[in-house]
Amino acid sequence: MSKQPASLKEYLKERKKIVDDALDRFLPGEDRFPPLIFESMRYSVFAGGKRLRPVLCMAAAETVGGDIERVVPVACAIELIHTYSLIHDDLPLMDDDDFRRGMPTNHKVFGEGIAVLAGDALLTEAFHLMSDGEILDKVAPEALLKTISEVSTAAGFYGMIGGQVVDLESEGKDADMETLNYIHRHKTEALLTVSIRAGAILTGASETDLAALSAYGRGIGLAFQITDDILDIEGDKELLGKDTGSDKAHNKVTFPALLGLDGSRKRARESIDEALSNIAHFDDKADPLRMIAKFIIERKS
Ligand code: GRG
Repeated sequence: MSKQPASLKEYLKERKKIVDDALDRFLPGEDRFPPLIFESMRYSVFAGGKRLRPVLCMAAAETVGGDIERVVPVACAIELIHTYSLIHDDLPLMDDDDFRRGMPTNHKVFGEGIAVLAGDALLTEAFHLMSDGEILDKVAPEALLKTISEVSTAAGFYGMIGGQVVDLESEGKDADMETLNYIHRHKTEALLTVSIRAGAILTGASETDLAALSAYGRGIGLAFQITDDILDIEGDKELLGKDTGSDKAHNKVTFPALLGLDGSRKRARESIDEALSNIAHFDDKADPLRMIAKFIIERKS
Protein backbone atom coordinates (compact mmCIF):
# COMPACT_ATOMS: atom_id res chain seq x y z
CA MET A 1 0.00 0.00 0.00
CA SER A 2 2.88 2.42 0.68
CA LYS A 3 4.83 1.69 -2.54
CA GLN A 4 5.88 4.90 -4.26
CA PRO A 5 3.95 5.70 -7.46
CA ALA A 6 5.83 6.82 -10.57
CA SER A 7 4.14 10.18 -11.01
CA LEU A 8 1.97 12.67 -9.21
CA LYS A 9 -0.90 11.99 -11.60
CA GLU A 10 -0.77 8.26 -10.88
CA TYR A 11 -0.42 8.89 -7.14
CA LEU A 12 -3.40 11.27 -6.96
CA LYS A 13 -5.54 8.90 -9.03
CA GLU A 14 -4.70 5.94 -6.80
CA ARG A 15 -5.34 7.89 -3.57
CA LYS A 16 -8.53 9.49 -4.90
CA LYS A 17 -9.88 6.02 -5.63
CA ILE A 18 -9.18 4.88 -2.05
CA VAL A 19 -11.06 7.95 -0.77
CA ASP A 20 -13.97 7.62 -3.23
CA ASP A 21 -14.45 3.91 -2.48
CA ALA A 22 -14.41 4.57 1.27
CA LEU A 23 -16.82 7.51 1.00
CA ASP A 24 -19.19 5.33 -1.01
CA ARG A 25 -18.98 2.67 1.71
CA PHE A 26 -19.47 5.15 4.57
CA LEU A 27 -22.34 7.21 3.15
CA PRO A 28 -25.82 5.65 3.26
CA GLY A 29 -27.42 5.03 -0.14
CA GLU A 30 -30.56 6.49 -1.60
CA ASP A 31 -32.37 3.27 -0.66
CA ARG A 32 -32.44 4.62 2.93
CA PHE A 33 -35.26 6.83 4.17
CA PRO A 34 -35.64 9.75 3.53
CA PRO A 35 -33.88 9.23 0.14
CA LEU A 36 -33.75 12.93 -0.78
CA ILE A 37 -31.16 13.82 1.86
CA PHE A 38 -28.85 10.96 0.82
CA GLU A 39 -29.27 11.89 -2.83
CA SER A 40 -28.37 15.52 -2.09
CA MET A 41 -25.36 14.64 0.12
CA ARG A 42 -24.04 12.12 -2.41
CA TYR A 43 -24.60 14.55 -5.30
CA SER A 44 -22.06 17.02 -3.88
CA VAL A 45 -19.66 14.49 -2.35
CA PHE A 46 -19.33 12.64 -5.67
CA ALA A 47 -19.35 15.72 -7.89
CA GLY A 48 -15.61 15.31 -8.56
CA GLY A 49 -13.47 17.16 -6.01
CA LYS A 50 -9.70 16.77 -5.95
CA ARG A 51 -9.79 15.07 -2.50
CA LEU A 52 -6.77 17.15 -1.53
CA ARG A 53 -7.48 17.10 2.22
CA PRO A 54 -7.89 13.30 2.56
CA VAL A 55 -4.90 12.74 0.27
CA LEU A 56 -2.80 15.03 2.51
CA CYS A 57 -4.03 13.16 5.58
CA MET A 58 -2.87 9.83 4.14
CA ALA A 59 0.40 11.29 2.85
CA ALA A 60 1.22 12.66 6.33
CA ALA A 61 0.56 9.23 7.87
CA GLU A 62 2.86 7.68 5.28
CA THR A 63 5.58 10.27 5.94
CA VAL A 64 5.85 9.25 9.60
CA GLY A 65 5.85 5.55 8.71
CA GLY A 66 2.16 4.93 9.42
CA ASP A 67 -0.32 2.70 7.61
CA ILE A 68 -2.66 4.85 5.52
CA GLU A 69 -5.55 2.39 6.01
CA ARG A 70 -5.74 3.49 9.66
CA VAL A 71 -6.54 7.10 8.79
CA VAL A 72 -9.05 6.59 5.96
CA PRO A 73 -12.23 7.20 8.05
CA VAL A 74 -10.87 10.49 9.45
CA ALA A 75 -9.56 11.50 6.00
CA CYS A 76 -13.08 10.93 4.62
CA ALA A 77 -14.67 12.80 7.55
CA ILE A 78 -12.57 15.87 6.71
CA GLU A 79 -13.70 15.63 3.06
CA LEU A 80 -17.33 15.61 4.29
CA ILE A 81 -16.67 18.78 6.32
CA HIS A 82 -15.03 20.39 3.29
CA THR A 83 -18.00 19.43 1.06
CA TYR A 84 -20.48 20.87 3.57
CA SER A 85 -18.57 24.17 3.56
CA LEU A 86 -18.71 24.32 -0.25
CA ILE A 87 -22.48 23.62 -0.35
CA HIS A 88 -23.17 26.37 2.20
CA ASP A 89 -20.67 28.78 0.63
CA ASP A 90 -22.46 28.45 -2.75
CA LEU A 91 -25.90 29.36 -1.32
CA PRO A 92 -27.56 32.60 -2.48
CA LEU A 93 -27.15 34.08 1.01
CA MET A 94 -23.37 33.57 0.76
CA ASP A 95 -21.55 33.54 -2.61
CA ASP A 96 -24.60 32.65 -4.72
CA ASP A 97 -22.72 30.40 -7.15
CA ASP A 98 -24.39 28.29 -9.85
CA PHE A 99 -21.57 25.82 -10.57
CA ARG A 100 -19.21 23.80 -8.43
CA ARG A 101 -17.00 20.87 -9.36
CA GLY A 102 -18.31 21.15 -12.92
CA MET A 103 -21.95 20.64 -11.96
CA PRO A 104 -24.88 22.84 -10.93
CA THR A 105 -24.55 23.71 -7.24
CA ASN A 106 -26.49 21.69 -4.68
CA HIS A 107 -29.21 24.32 -4.09
CA LYS A 108 -29.75 24.68 -7.87
CA VAL A 109 -30.66 21.00 -8.04
CA PHE A 110 -32.30 20.31 -4.68
CA GLY A 111 -33.47 23.76 -3.51
CA GLU A 112 -32.04 25.87 -0.70
CA GLY A 113 -33.72 24.04 2.19
CA ILE A 114 -32.37 20.63 1.22
CA ALA A 115 -28.93 22.12 0.39
CA VAL A 116 -28.70 23.59 3.91
CA LEU A 117 -29.75 20.26 5.40
CA ALA A 118 -27.35 18.26 3.22
CA GLY A 119 -24.50 20.49 4.44
CA ASP A 120 -25.63 20.09 8.05
CA ALA A 121 -25.92 16.32 7.63
CA LEU A 122 -22.43 16.04 6.11
CA LEU A 123 -20.94 18.01 9.01
CA THR A 124 -22.75 15.86 11.56
CA GLU A 125 -21.87 12.62 9.81
CA ALA A 126 -18.20 13.61 9.79
CA PHE A 127 -18.17 13.51 13.60
CA HIS A 128 -20.03 10.20 13.58
CA LEU A 129 -17.42 8.76 11.22
CA MET A 130 -14.58 9.92 13.48
CA SER A 131 -16.10 8.51 16.66
CA ASP A 132 -17.81 5.25 15.73
CA GLY A 133 -17.43 2.24 13.44
CA GLU A 134 -14.20 0.93 11.96
CA ILE A 135 -11.99 3.79 13.18
CA LEU A 136 -12.32 2.42 16.74
CA ASP A 137 -10.43 -0.74 15.73
CA LYS A 138 -7.70 1.13 13.90
CA VAL A 139 -6.26 3.81 16.21
CA ALA A 140 -5.47 4.56 19.86
CA PRO A 141 -8.38 6.27 21.69
CA GLU A 142 -6.19 9.16 22.96
CA ALA A 143 -4.95 9.90 19.44
CA LEU A 144 -8.52 9.77 18.13
CA LEU A 145 -9.81 12.18 20.81
CA LYS A 146 -6.97 14.63 20.12
CA THR A 147 -7.75 14.42 16.40
CA ILE A 148 -11.48 15.03 16.88
CA SER A 149 -10.71 18.00 19.12
CA GLU A 150 -8.32 19.50 16.54
CA VAL A 151 -10.73 18.92 13.64
CA SER A 152 -13.55 20.62 15.63
CA THR A 153 -11.33 23.63 16.26
CA ALA A 154 -10.23 23.86 12.62
CA ALA A 155 -13.82 23.66 11.33
CA GLY A 156 -15.41 25.89 13.98
CA PHE A 157 -15.38 29.50 15.14
CA TYR A 158 -11.62 29.48 15.77
CA GLY A 159 -11.09 28.10 12.27
CA MET A 160 -13.07 27.90 9.04
CA ILE A 161 -16.24 29.58 10.36
CA GLY A 162 -14.22 32.45 11.85
CA GLY A 163 -12.48 32.95 8.51
CA GLN A 164 -15.76 32.92 6.63
CA VAL A 165 -17.25 35.52 9.02
CA VAL A 166 -14.36 37.94 8.45
CA ASP A 167 -14.53 37.21 4.72
CA LEU A 168 -18.24 38.13 4.64
CA GLU A 169 -17.62 41.24 6.79
CA SER A 170 -14.82 42.39 4.49
CA GLU A 171 -16.81 42.27 1.25
CA GLY A 172 -16.76 45.65 -0.46
CA LYS A 173 -14.30 47.15 2.03
CA ASP A 174 -10.67 48.16 1.57
CA ALA A 175 -9.26 45.28 3.56
CA ASP A 176 -5.54 45.16 4.40
CA MET A 177 -2.99 42.34 4.42
CA GLU A 178 -3.62 41.59 8.10
CA THR A 179 -7.30 40.97 7.41
CA LEU A 180 -6.52 38.91 4.30
CA ASN A 181 -4.06 36.79 6.29
CA TYR A 182 -6.65 36.18 8.99
CA ILE A 183 -9.22 35.11 6.39
CA HIS A 184 -7.00 32.67 4.52
CA ARG A 185 -5.39 31.22 7.66
CA HIS A 186 -8.79 30.40 9.15
CA LYS A 187 -10.96 29.74 6.09
CA THR A 188 -8.53 27.66 4.05
CA GLU A 189 -5.33 26.82 5.89
CA ALA A 190 -6.93 25.51 9.10
CA LEU A 191 -8.66 22.53 7.45
CA LEU A 192 -5.68 21.76 5.19
CA THR A 193 -3.27 21.80 8.15
CA VAL A 194 -5.50 19.72 10.39
CA SER A 195 -5.81 17.13 7.59
CA ILE A 196 -2.03 16.73 7.72
CA ARG A 197 -1.85 16.78 11.52
CA ALA A 198 -4.66 14.21 11.82
CA GLY A 199 -2.81 11.73 9.58
CA ALA A 200 0.31 12.13 11.68
CA ILE A 201 -1.36 12.15 15.11
CA LEU A 202 -3.39 9.01 14.35
CA THR A 203 -0.28 7.09 13.35
CA GLY A 204 1.76 8.12 16.40
CA ALA A 205 4.00 10.92 15.11
CA SER A 206 6.44 12.60 17.51
CA GLU A 207 5.91 16.23 18.56
CA THR A 208 8.94 17.23 16.47
CA ASP A 209 7.51 15.60 13.35
CA LEU A 210 4.10 17.13 14.06
CA ALA A 211 5.62 20.61 14.31
CA ALA A 212 7.46 20.15 10.99
CA LEU A 213 4.31 18.86 9.27
CA SER A 214 2.25 21.75 10.67
CA ALA A 215 4.76 24.25 9.25
CA TYR A 216 4.51 22.42 5.91
CA GLY A 217 0.70 22.75 6.17
CA ARG A 218 0.91 26.49 6.75
CA GLY A 219 3.18 26.88 3.73
CA ILE A 220 1.01 24.94 1.32
CA GLY A 221 -2.15 26.50 2.81
CA LEU A 222 -1.02 30.00 1.90
CA ALA A 223 0.14 28.91 -1.57
CA PHE A 224 -3.17 27.09 -2.11
CA GLN A 225 -5.23 30.21 -1.33
CA ILE A 226 -3.04 32.49 -3.45
CA THR A 227 -3.35 30.05 -6.37
CA ASP A 228 -7.11 29.91 -5.83
CA ASP A 229 -7.27 33.72 -6.03
CA ILE A 230 -5.15 33.71 -9.21
CA LEU A 231 -7.31 31.00 -10.82
CA ASP A 232 -10.41 33.05 -10.07
CA ILE A 233 -8.91 35.76 -12.30
CA GLU A 234 -7.16 33.88 -15.07
CA GLY A 235 -8.26 30.25 -14.70
CA ASP A 236 -10.16 28.21 -17.28
CA LYS A 237 -13.83 27.96 -16.32
CA GLU A 238 -14.13 24.48 -17.89
CA LEU A 239 -11.11 23.09 -16.04
CA LEU A 240 -12.13 24.78 -12.77
CA GLY A 241 -15.68 23.46 -12.97
CA LYS A 242 -17.04 26.79 -11.70
CA ASP A 243 -17.39 30.36 -12.86
CA THR A 244 -14.40 32.67 -12.60
CA GLY A 245 -14.56 36.34 -11.53
CA SER A 246 -16.46 35.53 -8.33
CA ASP A 247 -14.02 37.40 -6.05
CA LYS A 248 -14.30 40.59 -8.10
CA ALA A 249 -18.09 40.31 -8.32
CA HIS A 250 -18.27 40.12 -4.51
CA ASN A 251 -15.62 42.81 -3.95
CA LYS A 252 -13.52 40.33 -2.01
CA VAL A 253 -10.10 41.07 -0.66
CA THR A 254 -7.60 38.78 -2.45
CA PHE A 255 -3.85 38.35 -2.78
CA PRO A 256 -3.75 39.60 -6.41
CA ALA A 257 -5.68 42.71 -5.30
CA LEU A 258 -3.02 43.52 -2.69
CA LEU A 259 0.14 42.09 -4.28
CA GLY A 260 -0.67 42.08 -8.01
CA LEU A 261 -0.58 38.89 -10.12
CA ASP A 262 3.22 38.65 -10.36
CA GLY A 263 3.66 39.49 -6.68
CA SER A 264 1.11 36.82 -5.79
CA ARG A 265 2.86 34.17 -7.90
CA LYS A 266 6.16 35.05 -6.24
CA ARG A 267 4.63 34.84 -2.74
CA ALA A 268 3.06 31.45 -3.57
CA ARG A 269 6.41 30.07 -4.80
CA GLU A 270 8.18 31.35 -1.66
CA SER A 271 5.54 29.75 0.50
CA ILE A 272 5.95 26.39 -1.26
CA ASP A 273 9.74 26.64 -0.80
CA GLU A 274 9.19 27.28 2.91
CA ALA A 275 6.85 24.29 3.09
CA LEU A 276 9.41 22.05 1.39
CA SER A 277 12.25 23.20 3.63
CA ASN A 278 10.20 22.21 6.68
CA ILE A 279 9.97 18.60 5.52
CA ALA A 280 13.48 18.38 4.04
CA HIS A 281 14.72 16.13 6.86
CA PHE A 282 12.16 13.37 6.18
CA ASP A 283 13.23 10.45 3.95
CA ASP A 284 11.58 9.44 0.67
CA LYS A 285 8.37 8.50 2.48
CA ALA A 286 7.69 12.27 2.38
CA ASP A 287 7.99 12.36 -1.42
CA PRO A 288 4.18 12.41 -1.88
CA LEU A 289 4.01 15.55 0.32
CA ARG A 290 6.79 17.05 -1.81
CA MET A 291 4.91 16.26 -5.03
CA ILE A 292 1.65 17.65 -3.63
CA ALA A 293 3.38 20.93 -2.68
CA LYS A 294 4.42 21.47 -6.31
CA PHE A 295 0.97 20.46 -7.56
CA ILE A 296 -0.64 23.15 -5.34
CA ILE A 297 0.84 26.01 -7.37
CA GLU A 298 0.82 24.28 -10.76
CA ARG A 299 -2.81 23.14 -10.60
CA LYS A 300 -5.36 24.39 -13.11
CA SER A 301 -8.43 23.32 -11.12
C1 GRG B 1 -18.95 27.09 6.55
C2 GRG B 1 -20.24 28.32 4.76
C3 GRG B 1 -18.97 27.93 5.34
C4 GRG B 1 -17.86 28.34 4.75
C5 GRG B 1 -16.53 28.07 5.25
C6 GRG B 1 -14.21 26.83 3.25
C7 GRG B 1 -15.23 27.90 3.15
C8 GRG B 1 -15.52 28.71 4.35
C9 GRG B 1 -15.88 28.13 2.03
C10 GRG B 1 -15.64 27.38 0.80
C11 GRG B 1 -15.32 28.25 -0.37
C12 GRG B 1 -13.91 28.62 -0.53
C13 GRG B 1 -13.55 29.41 -1.70
C14 GRG B 1 -12.99 28.25 0.35
C15 GRG B 1 -11.58 28.51 0.29
C16 GRG B 1 -10.92 27.21 0.21
C17 GRG B 1 -11.06 26.64 -1.14
C18 GRG B 1 -10.28 27.25 -2.22
C19 GRG B 1 -11.85 25.62 -1.33
C20 GRG B 1 -11.92 24.85 -2.58
O1 GRG B 1 -11.16 23.72 -2.31
P1 GRG B 1 -10.68 22.70 -3.42
O2 GRG B 1 -10.03 23.42 -4.56
O3 GRG B 1 -12.06 22.09 -3.93
O4 GRG B 1 -9.85 21.65 -2.76
P2 GRG B 1 -12.43 20.64 -4.49
O5 GRG B 1 -13.73 20.83 -5.23
O6 GRG B 1 -11.32 20.16 -5.40
O7 GRG B 1 -12.59 19.76 -3.30
